[in-house]
Amino acid sequence: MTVETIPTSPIAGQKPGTSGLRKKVRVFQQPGYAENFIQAVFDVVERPAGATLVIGGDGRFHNRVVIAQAIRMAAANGYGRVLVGQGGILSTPAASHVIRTYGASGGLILSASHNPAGPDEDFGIKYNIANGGPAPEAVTEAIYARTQTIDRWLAVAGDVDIDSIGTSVVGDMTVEVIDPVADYAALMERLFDFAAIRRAVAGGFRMIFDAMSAVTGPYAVEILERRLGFPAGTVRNGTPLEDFGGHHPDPNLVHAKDLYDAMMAPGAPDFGAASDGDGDRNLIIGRHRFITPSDSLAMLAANAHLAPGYAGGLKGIARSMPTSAAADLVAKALGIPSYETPTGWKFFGNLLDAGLATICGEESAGTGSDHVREKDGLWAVLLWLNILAVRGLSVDALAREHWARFGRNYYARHDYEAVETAAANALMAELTAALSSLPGRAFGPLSVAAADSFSYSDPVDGSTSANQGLRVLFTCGSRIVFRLSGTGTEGATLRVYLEAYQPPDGAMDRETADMLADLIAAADTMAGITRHTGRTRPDVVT
Ligand code: VG1
Ligand code: CO
Repeated sequence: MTVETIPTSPIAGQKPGTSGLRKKVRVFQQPGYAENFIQAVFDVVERPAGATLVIGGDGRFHNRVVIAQAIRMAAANGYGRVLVGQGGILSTPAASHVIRTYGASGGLILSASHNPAGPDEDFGIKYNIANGGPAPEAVTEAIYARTQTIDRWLAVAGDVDIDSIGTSVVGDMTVEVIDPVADYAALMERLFDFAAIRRAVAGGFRMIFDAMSAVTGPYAVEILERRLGFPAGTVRNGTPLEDFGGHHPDPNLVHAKDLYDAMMAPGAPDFGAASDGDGDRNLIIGRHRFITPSDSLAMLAANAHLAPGYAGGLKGIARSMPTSAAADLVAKALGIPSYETPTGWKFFGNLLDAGLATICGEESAGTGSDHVREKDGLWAVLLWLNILAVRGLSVDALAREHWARFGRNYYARHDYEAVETAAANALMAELTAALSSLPGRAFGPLSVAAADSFSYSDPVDGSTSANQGLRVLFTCGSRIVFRLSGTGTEGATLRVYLEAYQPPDGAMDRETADMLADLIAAADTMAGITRHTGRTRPDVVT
């Protein structure tokens, strides 16, 4: 094997965000850009000699170029085996499962998730560790530090046909092109009562699944249509396209509006769902009933024991800080612990590995469990289907039953996108400085009880992550959270998370916007959103 050493120099800005390194495709196309980052990964991550590396992506533009190069570099860096999904396809949860199943030391997931794709859009690289989960902060920091000193990358010659299943050799390394769906589908069959769901389908239960022309299509067709018997056509936009058909594969009420409209129409099917670019997130809409992701987490946790994989009960429930407290109420009722982590799935890994939590979730429509170490869109859909099939209830009836027992956390997230970075930073800095003066102040009918900048101490490894969002708690139990996104590639995105709790004897069937109106006004007054950004309304409300 002849290893070529290619001299390089550091490229600024290769700092991974909430979920890997995300930049415009044009940035990734600069000579050495992807190579520097991948070499930095190989230089710092733990791996035995001859280790196995998993490579796959969401099918977006530029995936194939980077996969070919990553294979050549892995061989030069002493990996013994690469497992790559056929066509370069592996959803994020499937990649997590493959890493765990085949004892890989880690994996490269090529995705920018919900960000749009194509020559002028976004690309991303994420490294997952041997437990199948996103690299924790200590690892991403080490990778970033290495990108700042890197002076060479290594490669061998060679090309692999990633469209044909089978084994070939590059340098001294074996490359196995695997079926991206098979292992994952088998795992889902072990976790869920497919027979019960099949009976419901035979009894006329109908759904729409919108794969948004991204990675989940092949998984959804295999599982929903072939194995569960939903009619052909149940999966819409099921072929992964390099540009996702020009859409944002972000499963929310703005970008999955077609699905929402179909579910609100007369004669809507029983259940609607969508997933994002890399298949780790989900949108759940029942006939005439939208379920907020925070509520979905709570409702899944409350009913998970109805699925065979969770029949023994849950060990604990974890949620990201901005996610509503609905899941905490379920944990309390079940007598199990609840955990509050910073945004991003990497913070759940330790809790899952240590057996402290079984189910985790984020307000951004990510839910998952200890079956892998990523959030998992289809998993959430299947758990919903399992629960509905066993209970014989509609989504709306299940939601009403849940609220009658636990109360309702009215919730919304307001996103201000592509804000000038300096303006967004100034807003956050001013609000941070004002936090200590907020308690006791009134905003309309609301009075502040406490305000802080969220800092997380990991109960397993003791590491601390500071500055994870600004929280303002009101005496009535309502809450506003402010944070800046860590996944965007243009300017800054301000996220404002609003939550108002109504106990079981309170108002259960009001419009969310009405219930949050006082909080929305308070958010602008205390943070000066319009003053700093010039915006009078958010770009996206979810
Ligand atoms: C967003 C979401 C966060 C999620 C992250 C990655 O991050 O808010 O909950 O974990 O995307 O999801 P941010 O920093 O933009 O708020 V995905 O599906 O892009 O891998
Ligand atoms: Co995603």
